[in-house]
Amino acid sequence: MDLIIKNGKIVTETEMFEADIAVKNGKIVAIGKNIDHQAETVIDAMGKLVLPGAIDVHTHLAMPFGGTVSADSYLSGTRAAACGGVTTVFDYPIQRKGNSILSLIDEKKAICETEACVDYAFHCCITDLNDGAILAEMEKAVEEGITSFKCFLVYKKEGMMVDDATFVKLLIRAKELGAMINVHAENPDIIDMNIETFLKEGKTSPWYHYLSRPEFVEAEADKRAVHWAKNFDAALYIVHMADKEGLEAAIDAKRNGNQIYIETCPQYLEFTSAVYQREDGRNFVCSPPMKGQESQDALWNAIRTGGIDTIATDHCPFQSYEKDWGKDDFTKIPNGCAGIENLYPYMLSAANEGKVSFNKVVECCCANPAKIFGCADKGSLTVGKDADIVIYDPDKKFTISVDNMHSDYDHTIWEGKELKGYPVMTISRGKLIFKDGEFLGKPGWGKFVKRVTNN
Ligand code: DUC
Ligand code: ZN
Ligand code: ZN
Repeated sequence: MDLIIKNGKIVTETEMFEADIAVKNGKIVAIGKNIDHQAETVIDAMGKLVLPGAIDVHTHLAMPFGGTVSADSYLSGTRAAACGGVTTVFDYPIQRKGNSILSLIDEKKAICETEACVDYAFHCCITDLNDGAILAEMEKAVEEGITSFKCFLVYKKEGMMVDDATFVKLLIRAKELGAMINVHAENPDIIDMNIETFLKEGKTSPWYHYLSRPEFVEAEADKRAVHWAKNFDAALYIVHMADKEGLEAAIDAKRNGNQIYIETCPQYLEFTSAVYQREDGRNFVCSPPMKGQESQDALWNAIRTGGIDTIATDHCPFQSYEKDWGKDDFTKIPNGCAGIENLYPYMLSAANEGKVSFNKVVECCCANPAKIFGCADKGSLTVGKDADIVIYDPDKKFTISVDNMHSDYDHTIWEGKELKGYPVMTISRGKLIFKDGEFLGKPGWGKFVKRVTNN
């Protein structure tokens, strides 16, 4: 054996039990009591939890956005991922209008080949069908293992939005290919109308970022997206769900047998719209914005009751000086916040405090992402799967600070957040890449995850 992890408590999406895990050639080869093979490395996990590595299915690394580029490269973002127990990252490359998505995927793969510190996959964002050429390219993309595509129902002025007809064409095409469409749902016209009014009235603080896109603005687009998916009988994955009304509509559709998946993010579980009243409110500006307490309570409840399928980050950090561009005008604040290194520790701490079960965290952060997005080798501690493993010390106290993160940003919305328990080791395909606060991996270690369709 290459590695044996002994005496730990294994957590799956359904169970928790004491057992050892044996690893060979990057794969889990045995799970059982008192495995007594010889191994090159033996880790004693007494008193620790042994969990699958998390899959962050929503990041924006090195993404041109808001007049700049998001602050984490594929290297620093995946390094931070490793240090937060994330062993697979799904990034969202965005098609430039008129360009091919296949060349975009090639470009991103080439970067990741040398930079990625953990395994990676892509959902490709489509902004333009190029007279149908992209619908044809989607087939090739699926063959290459890109089995999900995203579109934005917002960002009209930014040139990223698709209209409803394009959205429906994508739903239909994805269905033909056994693929899936992911959607960012907010209503662009009402947002732009609100922004115009607020700016005319001199209402320029970050609070008006929230008021320009409050609960009902997201809810309308969530419902519209669900409506089209339902009526064209297509699968739909709603990213970063943040509002109660949209959440309930999506859960209803799911319960009625439609193939709807729902993602939320830790920032919506921890913060409410009250953050936009803070002096540093601009640092929390992301879209959709944090909502009110009622929405937050509904999100937690839906996690506990199975309405929410996945928890991911929407990691898209910007530096303080970039956030400062919007000190006197919220429309100039680049949208996005950090989260890749906080996802798993935050959710596991919530479990440790009794807010949800550890099994539920594994389900939403590991097992469901792997199942929904066709990663056959990932997402659970099972014989035959990749040995992507996190060892978690439930007694370790940790306070998040920009100084103990492993990204390239200079501030974090999570500053000062106290966690109960923290990952102490991350293992990627059998290799130790993080231990006791220190990154031990190397750029280029990460491999492309070629996905398969579920249909
Ligand atoms: N929202 C953000 O806040 N940042 C990146 C893209 C997005 O949709
Ligand atoms: Zn989005
Ligand atoms: Zn996003």
